Amino acid sequence: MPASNPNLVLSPRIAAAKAAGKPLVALESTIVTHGMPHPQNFQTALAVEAAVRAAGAEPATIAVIDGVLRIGLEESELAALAQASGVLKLSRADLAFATAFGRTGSTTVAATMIAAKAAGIAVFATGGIGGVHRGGATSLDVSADLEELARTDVIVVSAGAKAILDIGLTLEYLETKGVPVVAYGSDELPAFWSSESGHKAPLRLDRPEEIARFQQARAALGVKGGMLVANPLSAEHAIAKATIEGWIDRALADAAAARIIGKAVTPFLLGRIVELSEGRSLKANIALIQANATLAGEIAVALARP
Ligand code: PSU
Ligand code: MN
Repeated sequence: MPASNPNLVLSPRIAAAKAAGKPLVALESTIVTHGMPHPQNFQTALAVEAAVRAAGAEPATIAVIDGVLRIGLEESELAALAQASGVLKLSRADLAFATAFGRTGSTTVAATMIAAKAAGIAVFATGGIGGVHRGGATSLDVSADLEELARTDVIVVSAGAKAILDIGLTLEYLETKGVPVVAYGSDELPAFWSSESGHKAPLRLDRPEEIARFQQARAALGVKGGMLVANPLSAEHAIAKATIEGWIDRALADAAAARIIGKAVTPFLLGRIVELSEGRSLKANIALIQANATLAGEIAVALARP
């Protein structure tokens, strides 16, 4: 996507930051429109931007508004998006559908990676990526986020793959696709709300500078594709695996009974787990996305150092 594309617009703040060589961090918007209830979604979006700034980088929240892929939203635009209904949940398949037909949509991890790359942003913070769903070997429900990580050169800072998924199959898929999975400061791969997944992380790094160096070394060798950084939630906010599993089983059964399919699966499960956990999962989700934004800001600052 060339910079002159009228369907891709950097906000004046982001354009100025870019021109000044300031480190940038991309932020997704599906977590706002489909991942959390109002008003926590809006409050969290602002807190996440603040966390990126506190780390010394400039946050660019990304969404398609009336057909324009916008890199950097104003607070009033975020407020409107956080309450809007009928917002599309956009991935690689339909990002351009929204820009072609003047639609409004939020960007998932996959679509945000495409937008970040097009805008020249190397680091992106999210909550948890999509992956291979439980039963994915027969349902073929595999998030487009995984293929995007294989293709697009962006560092994605997450708390791992969401625990509603089959983490083992997700790791196999990422390995096949050549995506480095790096746990931050941990030997175990975290699982979103929980710091335990029961799976050893393929790689471990302990400092933002090391993550920057690793991605620079990949680029120097001409190795294409993204990197998944998995940042464990602090003990204070993390939920024990045994606790969260009960809610997940219940939510999965409810999704099957209600015949939820396709794009609706993940938002349904997240929403149901907020209800079943009486808000505990939402608190953890808010904490983890902020921690990921901080780390992403630190990585962006490290990448910008000569
Ligand atoms: N992280 C969160 N909440 C979310 C998501 C990530 O804390 O709602 C979103 C991301 O946009 C991710 C999407 O790409 O969930 C995965 O959707 P699916 O499983 O349908 O690919
Ligand atoms: Mn899916």
